[in-house]
Amino acid sequence: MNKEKLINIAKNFKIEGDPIKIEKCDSGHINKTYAITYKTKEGCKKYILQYVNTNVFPNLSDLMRNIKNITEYMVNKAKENGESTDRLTIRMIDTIDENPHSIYNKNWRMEEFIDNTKTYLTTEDLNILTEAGRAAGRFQKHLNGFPAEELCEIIPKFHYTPNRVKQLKEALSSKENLEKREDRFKLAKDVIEFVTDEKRLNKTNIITNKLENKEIPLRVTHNDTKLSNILFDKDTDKAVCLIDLDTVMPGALAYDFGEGLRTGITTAKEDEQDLSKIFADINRFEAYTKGFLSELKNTITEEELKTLPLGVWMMTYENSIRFLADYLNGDTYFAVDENIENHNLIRAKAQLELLRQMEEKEEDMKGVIKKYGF
Ligand code: GN1
Ligand code: MG
Repeated sequence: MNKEKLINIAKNFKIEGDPIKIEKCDSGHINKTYAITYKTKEGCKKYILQYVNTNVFPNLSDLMRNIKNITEYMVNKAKENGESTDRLTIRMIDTIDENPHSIYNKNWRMEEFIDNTKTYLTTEDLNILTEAGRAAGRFQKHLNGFPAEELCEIIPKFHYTPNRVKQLKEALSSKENLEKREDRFKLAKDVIEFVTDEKRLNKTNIITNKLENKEIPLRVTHNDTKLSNILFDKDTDKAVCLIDLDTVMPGALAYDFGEGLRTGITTAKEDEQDLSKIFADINRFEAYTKGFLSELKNTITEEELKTLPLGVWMMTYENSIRFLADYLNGDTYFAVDENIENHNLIRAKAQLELLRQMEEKEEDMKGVIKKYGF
């Protein structure tokens, strides 16, 4: 979309000043994101303008209500405790026509850019991983006590892994897929065998069963705690807060821990093609765990602690089968790079390489949880 059109869209939000610069941000597989700078009386100020993909998020009003409710809760709690609310969480900007959900023209929203922050796609610095874990743990701590069941389930059964398995099986048995994309089935043969192995399928309902049986509490979970969704202070590299609250829903604590480490345990990119570059590093696991658990001393239950290594396995398995299913369905969900052939299959394979190594290191992971658990 050209800059002029974007500026015209931006004018529908209550911001004092003039937009002077717009840049496209490349991260994210779902929404389109732009950074936009305004010239104001106090100097330049940055905002984030987003076109939300309503195929993935059809109930955008409910989504925005979830965000409003949890961010207000965090702010109020901090105030009550006499803590600073500065850079605590994201803040949406109202539209000029005062849309109740701060949405302009069905898909557009604007949020404040949190000052003096940066993000990482990956890092080699263990201190940053500890900070990433701390950010995810702190999010849980701040929302402990929020009635999770009152949140709208924005994408039904989002991390309900048995349902992801069901969707994969549908993709595998679809006649249309087989007719249109026989070549893809052939290329994915080994991957399909790996993920449909009985011993793996049997692990996919353990956490969801524990939730159903109330062995672990239903929590407010972020569900997309990957490294690139965490803001860090530009000068100190301390974690500031989690962003991308679109998938905040009721869930299990292990989902957030797991999703953080799916991307945190390795320096490899999510779509690394050279599998020899993918290494699930237990030191990275330890660094993240240390930060995560340091925030949750009085929050996490003993049973939840036990689910953490499995959460990492689950999130990695789940992303892999989602990429695979999308590949067989013809790339309809995740945005793919046209210059990378079989992009979703590459992503699935990279996740599976990680999963294979995690399976080998299960005992080491449990050892780390014991070391930092309470
Ligand atoms: C999607 O768009 P993004 O990058 O925030 C996806 C996550 C996946 C992730 C894989 C709503 O997140 O669940 O883990 O891609 N979000 C949705 O990188 O499906
Ligand atoms: Mg997201």
